[in-house]
Amino acid sequence: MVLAGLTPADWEVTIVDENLGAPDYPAMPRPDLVGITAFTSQANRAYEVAAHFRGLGVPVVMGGIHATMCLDEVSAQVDAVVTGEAEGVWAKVLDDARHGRLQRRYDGGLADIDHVPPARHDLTAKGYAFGAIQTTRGCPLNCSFCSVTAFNGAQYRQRPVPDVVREFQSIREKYVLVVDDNLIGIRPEHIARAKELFRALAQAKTHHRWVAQATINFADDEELLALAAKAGCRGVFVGFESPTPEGLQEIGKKFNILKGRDFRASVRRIQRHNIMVVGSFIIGLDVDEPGIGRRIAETASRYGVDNLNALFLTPLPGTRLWEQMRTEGRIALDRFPEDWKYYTLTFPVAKYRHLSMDDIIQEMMACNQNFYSLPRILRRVASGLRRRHAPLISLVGNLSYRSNFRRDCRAYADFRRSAGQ
Ligand code: B12
Ligand code: SF4
Repeated sequence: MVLAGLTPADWEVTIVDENLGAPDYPAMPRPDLVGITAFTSQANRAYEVAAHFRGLGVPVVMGGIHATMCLDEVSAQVDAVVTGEAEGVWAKVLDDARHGRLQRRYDGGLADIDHVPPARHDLTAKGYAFGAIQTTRGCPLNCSFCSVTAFNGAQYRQRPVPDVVREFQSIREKYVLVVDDNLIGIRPEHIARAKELFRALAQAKTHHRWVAQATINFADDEELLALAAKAGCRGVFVGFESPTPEGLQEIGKKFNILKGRDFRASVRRIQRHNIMVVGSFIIGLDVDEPGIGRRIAETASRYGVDNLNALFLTPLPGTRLWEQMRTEGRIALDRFPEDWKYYTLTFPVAKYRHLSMDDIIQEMMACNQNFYSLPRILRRVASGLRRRHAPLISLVGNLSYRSNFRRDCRAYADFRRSAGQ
């Protein structure tokens, strides 16, 4: 949608999103150019799609996180790779493609997002549960496992508020995912801009309901919370990452151990504004020992989060964790590109310090079985009822996490078989 917004009007753009299912490519009209984006876990499918179109003689350009972090691998599969952010180079790529002189690589680096056209929300298919919008880029925190600072930089860049409001107004879905890695930022000037945005959204009365990602300092400012709620915020995804200060130290998320932080009180303050909290935790840190799964579930329950999202520590290419694990010979699933399919953070792909592959799967199961047991779900929904805090959404959220977990359990069985080979 963002690239389509950057594309001059004399190109006709069609967006195909395989999250909705793969289309019948042979039945589609032959395009002049194909652009592909993919997360690392989707790389193999991206290469299949690229091979199909290259077979027809259509030039294929790939960009995005995986193309940037695995340039050599991707270069072998496509005609041109765009690394970094596309805003500064896409017009040139299109011009070169039009004149049959595509280069092998273009590097967009970090873009100036002060003057970018709005993303083309009109081009997506109908039927999405959520629309999506980006209002900021970059994250100053640089946690070891995360690609964001490596890809989008440590400097926190914010789109002009009127641009964001206009784009919001063009989103047809009622529910919206604000895809920013940290919607509010960490410094006073970041928070001030977030407040300005929330005021403007409330004033524009767009009637959207949205969820976003933020660090736990979201809870520290009552005015910010009230404005967010008024602007339509109904949920926030917060990375707690580890129940121990040692764990937070290990991954470089010292921000979460600033002294005096009471996580339970912080979560409650957010929820008081009718904003649900999804807490994310990682299993498999070097400090994690047997029992960590249960410990995370109990910590998340103590904090009072509405949903828990537990993921395996995964060395994603381009991160500090990747470099460290590669040097230490700890990347267990390393037949690339095939093994990228396991880099969804829902499979254990590394050698963990105190946990074998079987152990860590057991820990993940213990974690989810504990947090998503029916009595615990009912307790959370009842507590939501007491707080008049969207009990139905809470119930649906909890049940869908529970059913995802059941699906993951089935996937572990296949995974054990193939990883064992
Ligand atoms: C929103 C989001 C999601 C949403 C996705 C919704 C959707 N379907 O779009 C949800 C919550 C579903 C999600 C899920 C996951 N996510 Co996610 N997600 C993000 C997030 C926060 C923003 C992505 C985004 O929309 N950015 C806005 C657009 C404009 O930026 P962009 O994609 O980078 O595009 C720019 C450039 O890259 C470039 N570009 C991109 N593609 C192309 C293509 C061409 C041809 C060209 C020329 C240029 C180009 O141009 C664009 C403009 O500059 C990113 C973090 C981040 N900051 O990118 C993580 C991120 C992409 N996710 C990540 C991961 C790991 C996952 C999960 C695997 C984790 C999990 N288990 O939950 C799942 C996988 C889902 C799946 N289907 O496989 C990792 C990916 C790392 C990697 N190497 O693949 C990231 C980077 C976060 C991280 N911590 O490292 N995610
Ligand atoms: S995990 Fe969150 S806080 Fe840490 S670098 Fe990534 S986006 Fe920033």
